[in-house]
Amino acid sequence: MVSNEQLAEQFVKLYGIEPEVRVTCPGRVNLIGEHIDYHDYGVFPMAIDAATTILAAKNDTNSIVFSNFDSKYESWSSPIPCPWKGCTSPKWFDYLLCGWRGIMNREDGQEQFGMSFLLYGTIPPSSGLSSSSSLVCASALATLSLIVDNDPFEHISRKDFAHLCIESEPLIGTLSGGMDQAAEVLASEGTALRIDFNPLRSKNIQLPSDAVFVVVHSNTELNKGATSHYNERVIEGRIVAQIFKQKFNITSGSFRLKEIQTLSGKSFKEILKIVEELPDEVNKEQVIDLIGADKLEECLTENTRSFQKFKLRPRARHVFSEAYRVEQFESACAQKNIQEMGRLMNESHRSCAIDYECSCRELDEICRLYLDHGALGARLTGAGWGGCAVVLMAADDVDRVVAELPSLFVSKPAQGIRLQRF
Ligand code: ADP
Ligand code: NG1
Ligand code: MG
Repeated sequence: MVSNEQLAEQFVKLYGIEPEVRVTCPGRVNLIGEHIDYHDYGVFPMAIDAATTILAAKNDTNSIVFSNFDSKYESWSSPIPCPWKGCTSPKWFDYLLCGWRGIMNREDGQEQFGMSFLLYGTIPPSSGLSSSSSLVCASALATLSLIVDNDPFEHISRKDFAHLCIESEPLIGTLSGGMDQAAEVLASEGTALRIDFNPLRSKNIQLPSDAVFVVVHSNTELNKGATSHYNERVIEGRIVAQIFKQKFNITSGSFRLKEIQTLSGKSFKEILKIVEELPDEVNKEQVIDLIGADKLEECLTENTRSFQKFKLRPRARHVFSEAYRVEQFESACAQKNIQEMGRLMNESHRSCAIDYECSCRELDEICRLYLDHGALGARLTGAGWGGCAVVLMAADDVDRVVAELPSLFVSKPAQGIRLQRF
């Protein structure tokens, strides 16, 4: 673990100037509600201690310079004005550029001075703990804090800032939802969060005192920005939304499934029955037969236009059943029914693995291992296809099980993004 002093020394050594600000942004673990934020359904994450730290200062070299304490990430720089407006196949510094660009757009592109950043991250990357959003949010706050003299959150509310970060991260080409940036910006120490979207809002949730969440790494990783798995799921959901809009004669609104469900007036149980009428898998021509070429075009984006096959029924079954489980999990949590919370987490993992196909052998095995040792629930967390699982255990069992099995950390709800001026 690198100390604040070591980091500040490295900054001076690299840039020959003192850092002006230090931003710390946590990662997050999602307890339940996976792959539903981009359909505007509520989710249930909490911030974690692992975090991204950025030291930053204005420079007089008329350039933006990003360096990483970890030498495996090469430094990057650009003269100002910097033309970057987005990318695909992102490198580490592209996530910083997302946050920087978000603030620049808001502040009317005031590139009046250069900036030097030094990043140090302790969130395991590509592991479902949202290191990516932590980089985006930390960079946005570092940029803003160099532009304004006062507390940046007097300049922009935390909620608007979270919203800005939500809108900025898709610049790396992922059609992501808003759970991660909202959790990392809006979290308060000691409580989990129930986050809802459109409009963005969050509620602090006290977890039962006998419930302990342990984060476990499956020893596999997936860099989400480098594959199309995530965007494929987003597009499949959009196609389902178009089919349901036709079915329910809905002419207004987006292609987010929560809005379609609301406009249809159907309950979760009713819509889950209708889902069973959907085709299992279709190709592009079949989608055009179902909704028409124009509606398909509305669903697609530049980097998803080449997709040829779409799974519909299982994907829709996951989204609606997972959204329903979030509601049930919140009730179980309020009733301190940790057995039921565990059951719902297991159902969620099954749905992610079978219907959403976003698990992998290693994640399935690590969840099974913990359940065999007495855990109440275990599921993948974050986007999946590798990375971490979150395990619910009764407090009395934790020491015994963690001594027997591999684990990354026992999680307690951490504080959201914060700024310190030197
Ligand atoms: P997740 O958000 O679940 O951690 P993503 O695939 O969305 O996974 O983002 C991971 C990417 O974030 C990495 O490939 C890397 O580019 C970047 N990243 C994360 N942590 C760091 C770090 N400490 N230093 C540099 N880049 C990082
Ligand atoms: P990861 O890859 O764990 O950072 C992603 C998305 C979330 C959400 C989850 C799945 C981004 C920034 N984050 O998280 O919005 O959809 O997957 O629930 O893409
Ligand atoms: Mg990410």
